[in-house]
Amino acid sequence: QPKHSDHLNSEFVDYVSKELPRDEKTILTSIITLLSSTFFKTPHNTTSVDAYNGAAFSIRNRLLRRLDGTDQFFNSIKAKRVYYMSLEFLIGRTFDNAMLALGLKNEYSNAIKTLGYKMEDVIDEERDAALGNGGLGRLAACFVDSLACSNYPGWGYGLRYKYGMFQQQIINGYQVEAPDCWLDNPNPWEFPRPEISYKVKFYGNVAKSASNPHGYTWENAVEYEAMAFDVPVPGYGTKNVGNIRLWSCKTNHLFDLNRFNSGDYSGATANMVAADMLTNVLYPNDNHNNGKELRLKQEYLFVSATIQDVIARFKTSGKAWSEFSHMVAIQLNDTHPALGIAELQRILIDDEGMEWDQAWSIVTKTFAFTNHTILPEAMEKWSVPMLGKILPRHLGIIYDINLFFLQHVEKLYPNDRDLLARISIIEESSPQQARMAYLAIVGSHHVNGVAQIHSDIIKDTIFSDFVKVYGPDKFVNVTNGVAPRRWVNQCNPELASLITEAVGDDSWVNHYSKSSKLEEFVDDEDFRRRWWEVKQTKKEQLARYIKNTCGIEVSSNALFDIQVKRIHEYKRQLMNILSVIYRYNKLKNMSPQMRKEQVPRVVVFAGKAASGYYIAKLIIKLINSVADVVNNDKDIGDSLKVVFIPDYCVSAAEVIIPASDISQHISTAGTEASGTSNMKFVMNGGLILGTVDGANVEITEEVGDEQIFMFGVLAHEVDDFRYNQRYHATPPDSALQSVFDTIRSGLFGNPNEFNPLIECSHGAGDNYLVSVDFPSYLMAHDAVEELYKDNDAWVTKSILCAARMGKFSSDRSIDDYAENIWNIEPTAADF
Ligand code: C3B
Repeated sequence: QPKHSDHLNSEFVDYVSKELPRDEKTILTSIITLLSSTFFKTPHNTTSVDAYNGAAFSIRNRLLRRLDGTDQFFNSIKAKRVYYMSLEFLIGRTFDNAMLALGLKNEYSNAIKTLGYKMEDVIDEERDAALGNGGLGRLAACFVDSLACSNYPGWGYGLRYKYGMFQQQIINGYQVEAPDCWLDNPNPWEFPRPEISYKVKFYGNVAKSASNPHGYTWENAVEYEAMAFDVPVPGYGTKNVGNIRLWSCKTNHLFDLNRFNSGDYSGATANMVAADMLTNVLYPNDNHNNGKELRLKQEYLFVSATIQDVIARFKTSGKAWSEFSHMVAIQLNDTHPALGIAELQRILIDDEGMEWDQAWSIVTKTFAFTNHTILPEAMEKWSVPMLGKILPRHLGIIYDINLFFLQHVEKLYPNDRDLLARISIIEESSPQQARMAYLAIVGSHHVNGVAQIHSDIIKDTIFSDFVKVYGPDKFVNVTNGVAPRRWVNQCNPELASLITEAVGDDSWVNHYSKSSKLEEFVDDEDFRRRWWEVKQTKKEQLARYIKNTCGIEVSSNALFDIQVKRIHEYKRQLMNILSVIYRYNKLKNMSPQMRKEQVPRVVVFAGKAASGYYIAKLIIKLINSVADVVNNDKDIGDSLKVVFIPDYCVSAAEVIIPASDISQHISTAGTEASGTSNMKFVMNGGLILGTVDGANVEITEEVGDEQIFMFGVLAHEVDDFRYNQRYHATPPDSALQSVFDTIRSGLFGNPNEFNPLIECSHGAGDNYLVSVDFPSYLMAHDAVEELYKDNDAWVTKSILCAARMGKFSSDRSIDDYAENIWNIEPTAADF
């Protein structure tokens, strides 16, 4: 470790502490310098990918200077840090976001133009960083954006997967997965830090330490090494730059020369391959846990490197251990990093020589835990034998945590054996399982849900025993939010300039509640016309995107009805496509004249299914089969089009979301913890068709229930239907029955293939109450159509809703966490 900058050349110090000039000439020169040196390009062989690389690396250099300045600044004021630990960061693209954040988009666009390229094309050269599945990963990305923009001393920690979320192709209507080789191209948005790496152990056995009276030693372990890559997070309109530190497993030193020399070539690399596997690929499961050994190892590699790094960073403050929780807050994004609790406890006892109680008090003052789902199949549990094999010391620590916890419960509720069995971190199944959510609760000072209804539900259901033990105050709500930078300003510049006009300046981008000013323009004819024109423009852009990706022509005069999210039974894309079949039948039975009088509709789907999720993949096939029939039916023409856009990802969402007239968020009540795209759609002037679930409930509270199309049973009614035999015996209503008949007729291909989908939409197989909600769903669709015919009324609702979304900025979520959970303060970096 170099001591300090005193021995460094003063020119060096000067150079890094000065901001680079912001003029076009400087920018152009920096791009050309990079192209000709780093990328070895000449004017003859430069392409638009190169233009992207040159510009992106040039921007990165600006970010890195600020990243270091920010970190030094927070060191100098000894700020308490927050670390957001997440196995997923669904970042998407960074280039456009970075230019906007630094206020240099015009300058870069002109430089790119001088080089002979168009900015839109250059932006499209960037590959998404898709290190996440869906909502949970995208939330983490919005949160680090907000931390940076609101000047908080906060970083994200995650894994640098070599392969991110798979690329989805649609072949003959079926999903086919292809690997996401996102690191094939140079990645401007990461900076390798070989000097920051940590050893991480697996397997082996534990023995009582000879020198440490409280501790154990971990012997005969296999040792891997995790190395840091820093991903700078640009703050909009502030010098503050945040960071996501991603770990990658180092492998080169594991090459076995002895085996190589004896001719065992594959044996020589066996250890390298095994190590490489650890950070090779993101598990493509959203809301689903399958208990795989490799996943456990990924989680532990992540957790161990992160906790070691957090401790190393803390130690540079020179403060005593008693100050740790005053200097560090750690947020666990779901249970995926929950082993961090056992890891910190282990390090404090085994390496730092602390007693159990002192260590445990530090641990529980440091961690907080966010729960994102109540779906039973998503709950992480690890088989105890597997834990014991891979992490023997941690299993011991978890047993002890559990023992002390159960003793505490026993004192509070003597002789309640059922309670002890229910609440134990170790489930007495065969084999035994460690329940990670319970470990996370016991090891944290706060537990939060992600929308009010969800936070209430977890207290009443899956965590109710813990509320009895800890009292209600440990359990809080922090409603999710989304970053207005990406989800309005960047993806919809046309709308952004209208908001800027209404507000008077662009301060709404970091203070989103100011968008309420829009409400004052709701009766302004000229403003209303331009509002509508923006929507039309975004619909035309999406229509072009659909033409390019699917080859389908859609009319931008139609109502754009969009459902984009992971494909899951609980999200009920199935109910949507069944209603499309119903609509198609209805149109078929009309006279051509009557058909013309209907509101034409484009129904858009997009989303990935986990590769092992059979029913979800079958739903994709049904959607595509229906689309084939409907889109090629001459009688139907533009009255109805059905589109499945392949490979839904962040950059696709940025095109799709601004173009909705209506978007669907129709999960079975009580199953969608929050949802976040619902917020994005409304901010972009789209209306919502939804169930009384997740953040839909709070969106309704904010915009007013007359603005939104809600339907379906309520969360507290769901179990009645789910488990009611009498209900299972009731046949589906005639509308749904007619849809089943159409499928069974073979119109969409082999009807047997789709039988499983019919089976899970009625009777005992209808776990997500498709048949229960279907009639009210159809009525809600009718109401949407009625309103769409009244353009004035529609535009009014669109403006009012967008104006009332201030609460759903992730800046507000982060302020809530900072105040109620982390106890940290923002400070604008001064360097
Ligand atoms: C998701 C939930 O399904 C969404 O309702 C929620 O909005 C987001 O998290 C963010 O809170 N979620 C997910 O994407 N993956 C999981 N494993 C669990 C929840």
